[in-house]
Amino acid sequence: MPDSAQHDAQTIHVLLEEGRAFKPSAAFTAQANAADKDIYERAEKDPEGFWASFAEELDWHKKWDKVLEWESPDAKWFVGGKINACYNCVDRHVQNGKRNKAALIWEGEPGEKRTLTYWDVYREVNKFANALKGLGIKKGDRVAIYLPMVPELIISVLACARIGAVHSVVFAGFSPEALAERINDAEAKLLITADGGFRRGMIIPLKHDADFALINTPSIESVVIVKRGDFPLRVKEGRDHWYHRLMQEADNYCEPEWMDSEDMLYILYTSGTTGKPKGIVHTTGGYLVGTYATSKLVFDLKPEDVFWCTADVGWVTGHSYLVYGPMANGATQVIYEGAPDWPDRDRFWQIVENNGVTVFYTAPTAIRAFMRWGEDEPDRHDLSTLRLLGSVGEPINPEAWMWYHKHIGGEKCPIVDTWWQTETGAIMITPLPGLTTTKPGSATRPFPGIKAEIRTDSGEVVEQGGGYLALTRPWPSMLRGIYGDPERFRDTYWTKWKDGAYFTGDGAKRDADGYFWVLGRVDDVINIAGHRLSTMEVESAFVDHPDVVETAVVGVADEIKGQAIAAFVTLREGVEMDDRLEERLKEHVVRKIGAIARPRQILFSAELPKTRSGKIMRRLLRDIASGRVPGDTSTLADPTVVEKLKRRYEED
Ligand code: 7RM
Repeated sequence: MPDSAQHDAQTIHVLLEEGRAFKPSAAFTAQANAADKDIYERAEKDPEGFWASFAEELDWHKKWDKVLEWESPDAKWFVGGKINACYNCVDRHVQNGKRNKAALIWEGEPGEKRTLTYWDVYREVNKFANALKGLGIKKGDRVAIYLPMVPELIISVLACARIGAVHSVVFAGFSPEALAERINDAEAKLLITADGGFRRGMIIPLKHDADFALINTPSIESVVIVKRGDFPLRVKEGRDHWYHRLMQEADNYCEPEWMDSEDMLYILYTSGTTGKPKGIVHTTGGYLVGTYATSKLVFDLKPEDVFWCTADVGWVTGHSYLVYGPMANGATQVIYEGAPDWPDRDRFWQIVENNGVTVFYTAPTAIRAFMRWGEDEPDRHDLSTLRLLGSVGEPINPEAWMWYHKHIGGEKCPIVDTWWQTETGAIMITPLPGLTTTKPGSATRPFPGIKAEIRTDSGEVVEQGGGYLALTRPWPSMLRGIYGDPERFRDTYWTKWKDGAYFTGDGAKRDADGYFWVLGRVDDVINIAGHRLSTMEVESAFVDHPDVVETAVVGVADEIKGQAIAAFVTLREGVEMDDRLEERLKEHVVRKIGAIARPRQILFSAELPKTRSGKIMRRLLRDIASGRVPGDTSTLADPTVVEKLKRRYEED
């Protein structure tokens, strides 16, 4: 087979055309942190020097001897350097004129507001670090954190970093079993939780739930309970301690532990292809450099900005762009505890208006929900302070991008569609808002210093077209391992190609301008009569129809074509579902993509099964559409959705 034919056979056929492009305004570029196009070339010529220039902007206890030691898959960044992440996020701002600057502006779901200056965070973090020490926590010990989105969550994370304890944050929406599994895998010695947290006006009884987990977690010696409300719970004498009581007795200052650049900072669990979650390991110096640099250039953070990243600290986005990146930059941030539709569907826009948010970072799944709720909600609010918008977590379909641009950004804010993973630690593919012409649906280009490629199975580089997304040069915030499982680390990420490049697990295409279009996980690829179609492209075509708000497309077995398309579709509120609409939607997809993309079946559903971080679980939809018993549903935000869908599907 000639080379080109092989390429064709192996790469994803991208059929959806997206022609719109948005150039940054001259005014934005003039004030941008990254305003000089040479930055790409400079970084390309000397990536290590480029990263080191950001490391220079952090405070090191001892400077590194060497920027990088690399032998796939093992990386060491800023070798020999000594640094403390908490010191860089807090102390240095207190010393450098930001003592009274707001660090965290927190809104609880019921409506209370707390503002903590950098000084306040400094005081709290020092005391809590001492409290942890008092409970026997030492450098290298693992601490599990199971908290709602309250300031104490960020304080806990930073207090661990201060004393060199490894934090393992478990999203408060996870079940007691999931918590126990994560505690046991990391052999955590201490758990920080709360009496409860608010979600859509209800109370999630976290300590009560944690008590179930704690039945089977032999490594846990102590529990710290943050008092969020006045929720009933049982305190186990000797093991359980109230946060506020510990703080009353704690000393004011705790010397930061000077960590080796490669000492572990945290573990964060993420789901893989098997049932067992992977404990992704990040270390200190390189991670801080990566999150610091990307926060500065991608979010263009300035002292006067009010940054709002809507992610929970339970996800990597919260770790990198709520805690470490923005705080290393000395930013002022909004944190919101609750749901976007509580008490009403304009809560987010109320928060933007009240706090004068300037930079807003959220996920496509949220944007699609806002679309569904209609533009009246944002239109009722003054969003004129916004100057930059971001997206993360999934491919953003062009229609959602355009809606975000128009109704949230007032057609004046650049949008940074940021591609990255728990494993990459920091943003990898993204526009730089003052430099990059954006195209709706494309994450555009690798961040300076990052090298990404599209590759075939056999490792050939695809200059234009589709294939697997690979990262082919080490970067400072890269994962250093899977906790306790070096073999899985190697097999999952580093052995797909002979040269030891990093396999992302995502499919992507590159267009004629060299822009990257991330299409989603490679197992989200459908193969119809030899044509590989990305589920995302079919989904984009659906969502382009005015009656459709959200959709998930999966491949089902087809005798003739190998696979056919089954679509799960959520309609805009008030739209009637009937056979005629079904036919019109099929026609619409055919018009957008071509006849090979004609869906075989459409199931209308008000809800889709999603993980708690908002990613649609296509694996479960594939099970339903193929008549199999749906697999593990324990990571779903609402496991009942699957049963409902299954029943509906069988009736259909
Ligand atoms: C940050 C985060 C990682 C996976 C990744 C992709 C998908 C994330 C984008 C995206 C297209 C984006 N970490 N993904 N961002 N796909 N465009 N801008 O989400 O570990 O939870 O997920 O998310 O599939 O591999 S994560």
